[in-house]
Amino acid sequence: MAAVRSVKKLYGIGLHAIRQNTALRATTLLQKRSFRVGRALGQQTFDSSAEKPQFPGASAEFIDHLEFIQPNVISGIPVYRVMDRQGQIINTSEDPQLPKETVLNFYQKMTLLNTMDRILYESQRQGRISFYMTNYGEEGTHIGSAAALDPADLVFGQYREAGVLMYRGFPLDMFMAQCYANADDLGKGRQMPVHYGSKDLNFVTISSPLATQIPQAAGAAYAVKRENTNRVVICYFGEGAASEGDAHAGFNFSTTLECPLIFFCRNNGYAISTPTNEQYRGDGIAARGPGYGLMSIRVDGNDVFAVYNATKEARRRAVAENQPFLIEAMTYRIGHHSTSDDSSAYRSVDEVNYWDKQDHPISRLRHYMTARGWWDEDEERAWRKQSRKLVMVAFEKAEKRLKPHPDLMFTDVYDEMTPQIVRQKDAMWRHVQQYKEHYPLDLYEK
Ligand SMILES: Cc1ncc(C[n+]2csc(CCOP(=O)(O)OP(=O)(O)O)c2C)c(N)n1
Repeated sequence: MAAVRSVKKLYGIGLHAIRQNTALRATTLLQKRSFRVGRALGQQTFDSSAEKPQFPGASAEFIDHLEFIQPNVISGIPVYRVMDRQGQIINTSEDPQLPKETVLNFYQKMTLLNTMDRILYESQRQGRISFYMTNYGEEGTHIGSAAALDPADLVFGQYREAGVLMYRGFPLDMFMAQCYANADDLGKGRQMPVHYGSKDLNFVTISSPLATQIPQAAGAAYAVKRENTNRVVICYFGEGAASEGDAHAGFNFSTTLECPLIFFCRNNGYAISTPTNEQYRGDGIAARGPGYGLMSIRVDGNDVFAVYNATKEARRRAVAENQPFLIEAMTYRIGHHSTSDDSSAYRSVDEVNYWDKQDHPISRLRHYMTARGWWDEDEERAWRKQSRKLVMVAFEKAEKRLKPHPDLMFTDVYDEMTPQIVRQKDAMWRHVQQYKEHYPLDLYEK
């Protein structure tokens, strides 16, 4: 409960500070104004402080001198954490006190994700798949948030949230089938790798154009609210995507329509090669929350328990109060942006090494487990071996599996194929027949 209280306190910090500041300034200014007006009118007294602004778009007092709001009024938003970098609980009342099995599951999912990333990244380098994006360094944001949700809650991801799907039970075989675009892929091989989706697991299929998921999530959350089923929607995005106009639309709709929605920003320092100091000039993404009337918090994204506590409390309140929350999880993208990127062109090895070696969500959780006697070197070695094997088995299976029937490229856009689509399909088959030698049809389902 204390954990919950403290998170609540943090949610209020930005707004509270602004309110205090504004109220203080308004009082002094009103005093000054009465005095000046009194002087100008001789002995006549005219207390203009009685006048109240009537504008429908703001609730505030008049002031009588020109003053711009300093951006730093809402800066320095604190970073909520539960564990320090050595995995020690800082304030015991904040420890979510999760059972051993739950914590081991967190750790195993975070490391399995790591292993899957390594194998799929290498697969792309070897030309076996066309593209890949790793999740290195952001494992704590995925697992901590996923664990705090109900399985029925609807997830809108950006593309770097594979751990959320893994936590929900998406099997390795399915991850591999999607990346290999084989006949087992739920998306029938039509999407680029990492564009996962699962109706059963309430995970909306990823789409590449940045931030499209944000207003979609607001709409879905509005629908969820109308259903009255105590579900929430969670919407993940990067700090780069938050610069898109769609982010504004989503934030504003969600507050005005009072939607049970958690905006989860993974602030990992870079949007491909654009560092945060070129992305925005305010205090990150959390600082934008009060401007939209959004309850907001900043958390240490490398602390899986901090992410868990904040998401759990945001979820509880989003359902109870029908209002959206913004969580800005501070983290670091250790890998390249994608296999199309070489990050050594815009950041130093030392910078990356710091996060990889000294402030990593996996090692932090491991320290926590080791200190409790829940994990040791032998278990680590055995699990590394076992998890690698699990990934390799799935990988080999996916690689051998046939590709989906080529006709499936043309189905599902419309209920029935339109004449134009039928013409395109026929043209494709004529082309394939003509250049048979370039199209190994035996690798495709008949
Ligand atoms: C509308 C649009 N513009 C540009 C791109 C190209 N693009 C893909 S990812 C990306 C960076 C996004 O960064 P961020 O949101 O911080 O997420 P991260 O990759 O760091 O997880 C860009 C510019 C795109 N996919 N869509």
